[in-house]
Amino acid sequence: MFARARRGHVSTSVSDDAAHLVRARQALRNVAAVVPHTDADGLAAGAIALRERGEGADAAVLLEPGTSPWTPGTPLPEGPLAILDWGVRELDRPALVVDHQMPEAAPREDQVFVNGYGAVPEAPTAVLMRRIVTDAPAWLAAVGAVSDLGEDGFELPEAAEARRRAVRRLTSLVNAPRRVPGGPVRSALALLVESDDPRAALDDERVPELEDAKRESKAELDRVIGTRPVAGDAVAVVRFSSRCRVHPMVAETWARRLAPLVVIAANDGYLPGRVSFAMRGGDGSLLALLRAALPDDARGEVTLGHDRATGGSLAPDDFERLLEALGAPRDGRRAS
Ligand SMILES: [Mn+2]
Repeated sequence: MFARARRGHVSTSVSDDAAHLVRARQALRNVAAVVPHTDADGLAAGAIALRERGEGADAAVLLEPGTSPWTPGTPLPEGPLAILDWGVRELDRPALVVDHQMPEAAPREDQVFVNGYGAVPEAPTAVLMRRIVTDAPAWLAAVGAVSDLGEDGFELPEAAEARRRAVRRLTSLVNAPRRVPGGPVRSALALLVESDDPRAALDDERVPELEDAKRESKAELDRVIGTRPVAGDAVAVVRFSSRCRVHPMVAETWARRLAPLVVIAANDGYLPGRVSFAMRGGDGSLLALLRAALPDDARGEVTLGHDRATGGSLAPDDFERLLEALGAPRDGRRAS
C-alpha cells in the first residue's frame, strides 16, 4: 500500500465540468452501497448520497476505527461502491470516488472520480457532492464545509446557508461520535439524512446521544492536552494514551502554541497495538514531510491526503522509525 502511496501526485482526467458531474450522479444511482467517511464532512456527503438514492442511514457502510475502504480485508459489500471522503486510491471494482485529498490513482473506465484537491477555494467532499446532486440542501454542504474549513466554508456558493449558528453547532455534534469508542456515528448520519433543516436536526431526540459523545471526548481532550511536548529543532512530539480520538485536536492546539514547529500528537491508547498520530503545524507541506520519512514497509494506515493536516496509525516500531526519520527528539518516545 505504501509503495503506491509514495508514488506521489497522479494526474487524472477528473474535472468538475457538467458532463462529468452528470456521469457521477448516474454512477451514484447505480452503486450497491454508500461508504462515507465518519467525520462531519464524510457524513454530510453520505447524507446527500443516501437522500438521492432514497435510502436511510441504516443502508450506509460505516467502517470501524482504524480501517478504510483501501485497507486489505475491510468488510465491504459486493458490487460498485460510492466511496466518499476517504482519499483516492486504486480500487479493483467499479466505483464513484468523491474526495478532496491528493489523488493517488487515476480512474479506470468503470470508475468516476470527482476530486477537489488543489482547488482554490478548497471544496470539501460534501460540497463536491452538492455539485453532483445539484438539488441537495445547502445546509448539508455547509456542515461538511464548516467541518473542514471552519468559517470560510460558508463562503463556498454550494454551502450558502443563513442558519450559521445552527450549522456550527450541528457540525460540532456530528463530529463527536467517531471520537469516542463505540460512539453513535449512525445516529449522527441519520440526523443528517432525515432532518428538514439544521434547526430541526438540533431538535431531534437523538441529539443527547451526540452531546454525550461530545462531552466524553472533551473531557479526554482536557485530560491529555496538558501533556508536555518534547521539542526538537523542527519537530515536537506530544505522546499520551487515550481511548478517544483526541490526537488531531491535541496536535492542532500544540502546533498553534509551538509555531513554527511541526507537532506530532501520538496516542498509544486509541487502537490496540497501534500508535495513532496526527501531524499539524510547520510552514511547509506535511504531506511531503511524512511521505519522505515513512518507512517503505511500514504496517498501518496513513492518511497522506492534506498538506496542512495528516496522520495515521502505525505499528509501534514503525512509528519509532518514522520519528527517527523526522529527526524528532529521542525523549519524545515512550521509555517503556
Ligand atoms: Mn473532508
